[in-house]
Amino acid sequence: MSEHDNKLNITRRGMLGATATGAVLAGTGLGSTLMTAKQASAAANANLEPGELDEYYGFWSSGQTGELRILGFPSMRELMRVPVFNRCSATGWGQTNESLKIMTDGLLPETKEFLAKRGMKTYDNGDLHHPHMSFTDGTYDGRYLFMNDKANTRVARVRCDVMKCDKITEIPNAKAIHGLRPQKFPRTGYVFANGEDETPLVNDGTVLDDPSQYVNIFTALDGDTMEVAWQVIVSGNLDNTDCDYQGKYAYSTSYNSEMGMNLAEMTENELDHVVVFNLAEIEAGIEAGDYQELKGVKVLDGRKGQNKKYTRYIPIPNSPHGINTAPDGKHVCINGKLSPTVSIMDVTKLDALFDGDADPRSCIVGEPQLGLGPLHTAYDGQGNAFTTLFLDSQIVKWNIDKAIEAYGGADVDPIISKVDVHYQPGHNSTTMGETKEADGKWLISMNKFSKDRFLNTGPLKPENEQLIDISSNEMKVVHDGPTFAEPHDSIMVRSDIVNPVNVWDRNDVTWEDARKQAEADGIDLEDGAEEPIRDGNKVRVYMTSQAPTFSLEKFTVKQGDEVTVYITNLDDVDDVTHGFCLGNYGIAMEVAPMATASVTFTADRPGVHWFYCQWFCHALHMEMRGRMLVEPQGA
Ligand code: K7E
Ligand code: CUA
Repeated sequence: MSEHDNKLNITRRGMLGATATGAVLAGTGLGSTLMTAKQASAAANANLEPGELDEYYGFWSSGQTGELRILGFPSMRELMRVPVFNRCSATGWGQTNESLKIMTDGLLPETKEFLAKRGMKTYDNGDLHHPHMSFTDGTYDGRYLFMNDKANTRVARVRCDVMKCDKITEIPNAKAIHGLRPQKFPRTGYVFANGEDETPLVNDGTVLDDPSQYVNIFTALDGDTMEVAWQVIVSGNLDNTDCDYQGKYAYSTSYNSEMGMNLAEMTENELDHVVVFNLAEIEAGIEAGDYQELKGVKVLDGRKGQNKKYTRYIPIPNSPHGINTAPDGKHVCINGKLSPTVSIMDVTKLDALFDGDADPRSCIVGEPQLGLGPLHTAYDGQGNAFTTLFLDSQIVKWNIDKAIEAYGGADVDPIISKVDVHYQPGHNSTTMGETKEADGKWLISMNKFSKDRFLNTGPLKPENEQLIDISSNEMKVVHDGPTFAEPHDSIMVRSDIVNPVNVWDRNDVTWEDARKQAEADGIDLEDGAEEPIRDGNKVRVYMTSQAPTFSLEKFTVKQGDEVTVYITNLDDVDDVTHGFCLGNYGIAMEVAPMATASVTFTADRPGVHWFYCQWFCHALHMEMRGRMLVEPQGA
């Protein structure tokens, strides 16, 4: 995006913001005795007028749907779905050559082989739990979003300039990547990713019932290259992860320190643990050669009892789940799940765990009892924390300093207030809440059950996400938002940080292969070719699109040809996306303004087949179509 556009955007937002505030002030005369001005403005802004822009981008996981969702916030309007681990009918994600390259390049050779035997190029499902933005100096920098796939052990990246996935890396050695966080300082940097399922280190089918041979793996990727930087073997499994604001430590919760293989074994201990990873020591260990190389990755041993300075194990009650660093840069909340407590860890006390022989629990400075089933904690940047209570179906607001005082023996109650949510909240997040710029305006509670909150949709119900005004001590639920399977986590990012382009740059790397092939064929993608280019039984069709026509109204291939259709959209106007849908061939793709997209298929059905633009682009959109003739074999 040019700087010029950028300024225009900001100005437009600024103007709309001012208008909205004016309307709020004018409209709250009656309520002003009941609400503070700040509350009123926050509450009223949740209901934006048509055409008004949101103050925040929301980036939502979609769980087993496998995509990333973009919401406007606080309106909670769903703006876009970005396919990542799933197959998308609208955009052709998982079918176009460009998306298949992204989806397959980072797969392990053994996975490619496994899939090929099933006639597949890539997995077409995923389980995306944790989307997080790249950081610089402790706050979001608008470059990338990173996210995990628990189902098939992958980590993906989405480019924020075009809001498309550009890298997917399968993580070797680990199983089921769950917790994921980018490094906050000095920048991302590392992306930390937890393996949730423990497996035998050499998982060749010879070990099942010998827990001593099971390990779990913590992974650091390089956020710039999306390659695995290093891995650490740990004891117990890993659930969620976070890191500090100093660039020294990452830490993960474990709900199965027992290394149990069934429910009874996994929940046997009253205390599980948090594993702390010392980044400098790990880097030094690699430098010193203290690793084994497994599937091309340097793997260090950080198991309990190794007495190496890579890891420390801090006992925590009981099957802790979420772990969240506070914007104060000092405190980390570890959510007890099966314990009604949240354990507060002080990161400034971690050095002593590694340097001296300090008791691992000496870094725990508070452990307030908050209610039943604490899963995740978010922050307002003013010293308060908001914890989801899964079993109580509540959010509890509490004060971190008071909890620390109470732990030290003072007679103070850290709990400020509780609000009922509907029902069973998992994650919650606050505006800018996982950065040092947490602003304490809004909280979203992501509830696993909606039960009676919406019209009945049959046995499968939507989930319910509730918008909560946290600008005062009394939390107020102001909006319900149903969602489809199954957002776990979300972040809310100030809109000035995110500045996507409107039109693709013709030099974009996404269609590099298409550009090279066109060059080899002596063709400019922007011109297209009048006739298909034949190369044995491979046929390449180069077309352009400009509303309401394709540059070719027909082309001819032979039955059995391997056909690649390249479409370059010459419309450089905002929002004029075309598509290419080839009838009864199961092919459809998006071609956004100034983009090139391509798809390869075998023309094994003879006859006339219409292709059409499947994105409504023009008054003559219905007429934007053409024919492919497939001549029968032998003709
Ligand atoms: Cu709590 Cu996968 Cu983040 Cu779901 S995890 S709630
Ligand atoms: Cu082009 Cu519809």
